[in-house]
Amino acid sequence: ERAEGWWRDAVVYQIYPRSFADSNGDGTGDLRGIIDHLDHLSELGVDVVWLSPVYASPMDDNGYDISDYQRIDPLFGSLEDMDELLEQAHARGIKIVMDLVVNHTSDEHAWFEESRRPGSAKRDWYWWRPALEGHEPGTPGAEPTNWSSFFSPSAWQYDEASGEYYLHLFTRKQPDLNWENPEVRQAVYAMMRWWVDRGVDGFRMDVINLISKPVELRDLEPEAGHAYAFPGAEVAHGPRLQEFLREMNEAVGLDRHRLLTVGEMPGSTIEDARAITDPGAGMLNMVFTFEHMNVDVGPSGNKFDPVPLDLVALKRNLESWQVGLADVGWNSLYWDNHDQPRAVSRFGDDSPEHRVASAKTLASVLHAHRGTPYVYQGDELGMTNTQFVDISSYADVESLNYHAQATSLGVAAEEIMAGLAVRSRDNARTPMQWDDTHQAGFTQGVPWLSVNPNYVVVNARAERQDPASVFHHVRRLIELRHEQPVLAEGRFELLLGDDPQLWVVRRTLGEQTLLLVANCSSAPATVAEGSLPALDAAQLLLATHGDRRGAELAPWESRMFLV
Ligand code: TEU
Repeated sequence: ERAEGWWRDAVVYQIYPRSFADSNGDGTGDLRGIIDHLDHLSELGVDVVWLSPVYASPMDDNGYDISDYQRIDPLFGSLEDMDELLEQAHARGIKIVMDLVVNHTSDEHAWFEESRRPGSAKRDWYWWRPALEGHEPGTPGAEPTNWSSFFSPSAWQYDEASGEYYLHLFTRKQPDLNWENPEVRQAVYAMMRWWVDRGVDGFRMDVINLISKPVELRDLEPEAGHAYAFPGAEVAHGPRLQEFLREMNEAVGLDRHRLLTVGEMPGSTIEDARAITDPGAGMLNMVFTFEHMNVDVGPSGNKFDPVPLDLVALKRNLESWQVGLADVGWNSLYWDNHDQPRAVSRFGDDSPEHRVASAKTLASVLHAHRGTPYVYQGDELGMTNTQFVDISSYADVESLNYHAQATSLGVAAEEIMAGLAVRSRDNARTPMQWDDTHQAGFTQGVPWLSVNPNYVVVNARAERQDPASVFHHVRRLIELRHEQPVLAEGRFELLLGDDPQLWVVRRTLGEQTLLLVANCSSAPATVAEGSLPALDAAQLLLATHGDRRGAELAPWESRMFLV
């Protein structure tokens, strides 16, 4: 194993368990369903699986609200199933990374239930504050600060029994833990060690850059016309974040055990990421940035009100992270996950004409960057956004809260539904499409979220049998990463950076040069004469339209060469 970290030439596959495979017909995916489909992952060739949360949970936010970190929710199975998954995955050479949600717990966690009792030993484990002076507790405007949450107008929930408020940056069923209290930190580390002892290979850390809040919580300036202000910048990358991460690494032995660690960090900058992923700093291997997820969000900041994608801005943004982490730190590479629209629908073209080529080309572009690529379940098939037309089809708490809030503010129904259609998190959460039988082979029962009707065409069985499928293209990209050190380690350069259609990447390692020429548009594109190195003698590694070397590229055509 290489000293710099085994995860540098690895590919991670994200499983959203409730939507992956249902083994018992209750309509929700489960651990047994994952075990039954491990061959799909072996064939694809991934090195690591990141499991979204499977812990005991009231499921207010699909398991990102955890009531017991050391139990598996019965919806998903049992600890025995988890042990078997670890064993069977390991037998295939696949590592398992757990989701770690410790910025907050569920309000049904025993810690919070105890904390809720005024004067209890755990009162200080969460952020309790009295009402604003001079205000009637529990009335609008009496909240301790004017902060809004990610998913609701106020980040404070009034608790009748104790007459105080608690802080929740997400739903009111997700109270924030107080990391200032050393007992909280030790309890989290002990829980992590328990999972490491059970055999897990790493952690994806949910909103981990929010754990250190300023001790003094203060009012912020709301935007014009708004009563509440979003405290993103106030709580992200707080004063003690790096201290806590180093302490966690040491206490759990994250580096000692050579675990994979990736921190989800909305709002983090290149400088933050550089500091945190510096291998000498004893914190994390890599972080998930959100900057490229915001390129198509307009100035309003409302993700449900997107603007058209500016390809040059997207290219330049990824380039800046490549350059920023070239000598220190490491990138994670992703187009989507369980919180984002489907990549092919957002950055590609999901029309029947261009879906396959654009899904392949987007995959090639991602994998041609330097860092660890993440493949979200279904992306290897080119799965697309949902086609929901009625609010009753949606399940996600963010979508439902947004719908209720926007409706009460008088936003037109069509406008709200149009926003949800392109941005709802449910777009990525429809069941995995295994074959063209009943419910796409996902369940024998009624799925918790409707299957996308395009499963008759877009499904794993059909694609595994078709050498020209998205599946085999992604499989080959993963194979190439393992075969060609230049893909994992090569120096990155963006060529023709200002071209509005072409995405051209050059990677170099010693004598080896890899060149990707990709047309990221639904129109033909031309490479200007002399603008790229000669490719006559180059070896074609992977292409969407066969071995073509001329200046003309078809819509979404891409070619990857070894020069
Ligand atoms: O997400 C945190 C986050 O900042 C966003 O991804 C957010 O959910 C979304 O973009 C809002 O538009 C993590 C989890 O990935 C997400 O599923 C959870 O809901 C959230 O934390 C709370 O645990």
